Amino acid sequence: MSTSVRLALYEQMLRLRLIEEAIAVRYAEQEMRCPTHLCIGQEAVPAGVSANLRPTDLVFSGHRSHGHYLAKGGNLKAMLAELYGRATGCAGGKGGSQHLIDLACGFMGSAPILASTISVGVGAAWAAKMDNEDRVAIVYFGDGATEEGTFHEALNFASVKRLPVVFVCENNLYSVHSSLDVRQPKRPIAALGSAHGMAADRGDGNDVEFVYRLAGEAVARARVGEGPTILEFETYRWLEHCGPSDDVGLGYRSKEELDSWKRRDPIMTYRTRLQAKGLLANVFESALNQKIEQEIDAAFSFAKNSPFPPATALTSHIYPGQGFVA
Ligand SMILES: Cc1ncc(C[n+]2csc(CCOP(=O)(O)OP(=O)(O)O)c2C)c(N)n1
Ligand SMILES: [Mg+2]
Repeated sequence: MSTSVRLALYEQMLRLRLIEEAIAVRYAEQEMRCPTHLCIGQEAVPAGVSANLRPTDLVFSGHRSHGHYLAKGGNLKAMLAELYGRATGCAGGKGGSQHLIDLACGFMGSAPILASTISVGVGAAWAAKMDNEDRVAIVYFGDGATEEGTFHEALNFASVKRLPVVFVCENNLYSVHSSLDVRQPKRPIAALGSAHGMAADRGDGNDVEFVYRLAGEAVARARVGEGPTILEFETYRWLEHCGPSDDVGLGYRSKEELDSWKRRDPIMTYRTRLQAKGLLANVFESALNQKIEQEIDAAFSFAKNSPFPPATALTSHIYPGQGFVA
């Protein structure tokens, strides 16, 4: 793997972390009023997957989608403006954190209804195949979404049509406060993909080079017409299910468990590896941090200084119905 790819993986993870930490800090100001699911701790998956994608590839996601949007090239200013409910937001300020979209870079949308975008992503892959377009669709979802029926319908269809789609499961061991152990029998989630007849692989979702390699193989198969793949990456969310706080006090997971995953921090472990290879000079790191901080400050200023949508926007982009003017 080239040094430039390694440094790009590191930069992307660090950028996602610093952006999400800034959101967590500012969330307390009560100006971002939408439910917000942070992906701190899980950055290696979007960074490793997206580094294999082209602008023409299409990405779909769910409620925890900041990393997926940003790593695909989604506009940070438009994302933060969306969190602040502003007209300049990527969904016009009407969707919030769980409804991100940036068609210019191929981020086709996130939606909080669990598993709802899995079948839409399969549809996009089917369209690409029918139109002979050289595109791959990526669908991200959590372990909880695999308990929805549409997940299986979508996998079956993708498999029978040999569609160019990669299903990326971020298995963070919990669906809200329910542990995977009490929800599913002991077997890899990736095995559900095998049962539907597709290539399947799984492993450490906190090792960005591993994620990059597995996703690269899956995307390459999809590009040459070898059909879909499911990838299951084990990872862990550090903060509460929804919101900026620590939640070990709730009792559904232990501090020991959280601490053991923090020791496997995808960013710090990778930083140590890059340092051992002599690839992370101090000047490079400080310049990188400065560049990211500047990007974040500019995006927050943009968001906070943007106007709210006008009242007339309330009735646009919806199906006309009783009481609404189209
Ligand atoms: C169809 C549906 N049922 C329930 C919910 C409520 N809900 C929101 S997030 C969530 C947990 C999702 O867990 P997982 O898919 O593992 O993603 P994670 O939050 O762990 O990233 C649930 C049950 C929902 N949004 N949609
Ligand atoms: Mg989960």
